[in-house]
Amino acid sequence: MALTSEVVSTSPFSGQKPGTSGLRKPTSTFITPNYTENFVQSTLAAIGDKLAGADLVVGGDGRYFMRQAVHIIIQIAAANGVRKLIIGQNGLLSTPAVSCLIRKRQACGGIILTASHNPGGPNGDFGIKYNTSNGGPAPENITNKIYEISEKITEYKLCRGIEVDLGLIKTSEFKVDGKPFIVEIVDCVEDYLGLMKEIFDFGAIKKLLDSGLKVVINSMHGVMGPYVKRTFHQELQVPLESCLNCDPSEDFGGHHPDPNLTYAADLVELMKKGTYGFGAAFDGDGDRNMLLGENAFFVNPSDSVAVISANASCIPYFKKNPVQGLARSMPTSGAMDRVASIDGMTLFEVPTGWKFFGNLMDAGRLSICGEESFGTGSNHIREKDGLWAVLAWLSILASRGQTMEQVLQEHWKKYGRNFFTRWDFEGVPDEPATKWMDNLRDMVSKDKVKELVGRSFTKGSKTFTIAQADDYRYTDPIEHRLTLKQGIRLIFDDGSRAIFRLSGTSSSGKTVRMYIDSFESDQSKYGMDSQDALRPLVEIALEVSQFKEFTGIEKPTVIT
Ligand code: VG1
Ligand code: CO
Repeated sequence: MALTSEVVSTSPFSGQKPGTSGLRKPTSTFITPNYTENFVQSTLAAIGDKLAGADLVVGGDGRYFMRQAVHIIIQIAAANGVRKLIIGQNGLLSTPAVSCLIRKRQACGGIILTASHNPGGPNGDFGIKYNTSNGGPAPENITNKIYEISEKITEYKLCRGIEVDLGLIKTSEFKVDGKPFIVEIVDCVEDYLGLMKEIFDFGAIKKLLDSGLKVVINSMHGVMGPYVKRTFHQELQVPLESCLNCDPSEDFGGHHPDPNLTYAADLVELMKKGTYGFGAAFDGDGDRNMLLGENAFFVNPSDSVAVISANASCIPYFKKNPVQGLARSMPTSGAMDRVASIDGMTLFEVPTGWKFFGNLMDAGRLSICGEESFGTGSNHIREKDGLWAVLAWLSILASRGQTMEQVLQEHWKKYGRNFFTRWDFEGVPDEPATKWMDNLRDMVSKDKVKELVGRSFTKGSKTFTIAQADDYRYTDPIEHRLTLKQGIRLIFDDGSRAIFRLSGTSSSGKTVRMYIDSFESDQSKYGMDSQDALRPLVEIALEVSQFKEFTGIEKPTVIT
């Protein structure tokens, strides 16, 4: 079919600035005429010369407006000289599957339609994220370029009249402005599942399940439904009734597709009944995971990635690709640092957001990494990968012949335990949140920091003294790019840390995050509840930061 593209005049929308992970805004903003078109055109323009004749992967988490956005991308990509779009059936692709496909097909990049763990629907959020040819989220120099272009955009190119049925696995060819344009609709699970089978020993995992370990997997109505059904039901013969919420829905069944103790509380309740020995939940786009052992034993994500690092030999992939180094985001607990130091591996600390891990992986210096926010992954792709984490843990359980709690107990015995908690205050009004953050920045500024360092706080029998306070900055070890203002850190004399950040993924109002990390080497305390263990530090952190004084808010929305 021969088609001709056209040029449409537009004017810029302010604030099309990607945050921690892509551009996230209320759905109502994205459906504003030209809003999505502008951002897609700006993204393609930022790719520059490499775009002509390039292949791009496109897919999303199934939320409201995703199908329309896919059609917009098809029309704009066709008019901008893209050679081929590889799109998941019905527009669906998990974030890790996009990363996998970009790498496997040697595509120029990919566009992911998701606001991840943010609620969806007409009153929820939508999001668009660009990933580069390594399969990872675009680094800041590229997202800044997209933003700059979006601020000045006056027109976008569009090719109307391209009809593609997203439901049919099929390749269609068009002629746009005399050049071929191909749309390939692919099965959303196949390539990704193939990669998982190369990484893990499915036979060993199946044996573990056959031996009586009952698992329950909750897809939270997000994109993971088809992946879970194929992997766990079809491949590993887990009964269908143990694969929960596997039908992707446009508003995630009205819930937050966020796998944590608050928004996946029903899984916690189910696990408490004792029928299942292993439970997992994913977020909307399938890159996050929450893991629970028998009787709802909670595996803290910071511990999870430390355990996987310490037990990498249980995973066939790491026998072929020996572990090169470990990394965590700055607010993630130091549990991984212990593994790195005791087992003799390099550890990198990077700012929040997966985009900071990619460079290190591409340079062959990083194999396993994670974030406290339920993100775990490795260099098999360039995104965090929820299903990978579940299979990694099942491999460890199969190989060690232990329950999750036993694995953690032994881990703490060998490496010590880092207690960790994150308190989220969601929906804080802009002004007090900004003033509070500005004040913290001021407190750690060159002139004022002297007043903070040396301050002591006595809580019960313990005294904590602030040894260091700063606003975290990061220099990428590969490209030497500097990233500033990544979170206020209070580091105490015993190595404990209190960290304060404003979220870069919330679409309206501010989300304030407070993180507390404290190392404990006294074995008699390993069994403590982390909230009890960290209460003194939480109190100190709230007091020093004057959170309540600035915002009037006393209680967090989510505690992890
Ligand atoms: C949050 C998490 C961060 C994660 C990011 C994207 O960012 O804290 O660790 O990488 O979400 O995750 P922020 O800026 O809100 O703290 V996902 O699964 O939403 O793409
Ligand atoms: Co996500």
